[in-house]
Amino acid sequence: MAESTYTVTGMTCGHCVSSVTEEISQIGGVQKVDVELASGKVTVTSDQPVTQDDVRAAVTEAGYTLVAS
Ligand code: 9UX
Repeated sequence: MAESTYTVTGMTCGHCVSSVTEEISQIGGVQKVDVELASGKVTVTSDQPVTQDDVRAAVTEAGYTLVAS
């Protein structure tokens, strides 16, 4: 299992959190997504490599922005 963390901006409510969680969950190998609304911190746990580009694409699809970390 690999764990990586990212920062996402633009989320302001629980529905935003759900949208981001659902999109990232669709990336192959992702087992767990934890999104912290207040800080925008997103932790992705996966059993195969997930690239930042994969996560950025999912976050963009959901309508939010992945901040370079
Ligand atoms: Mo409601 Mo969260 O529009 O964007 S889903 S604030």
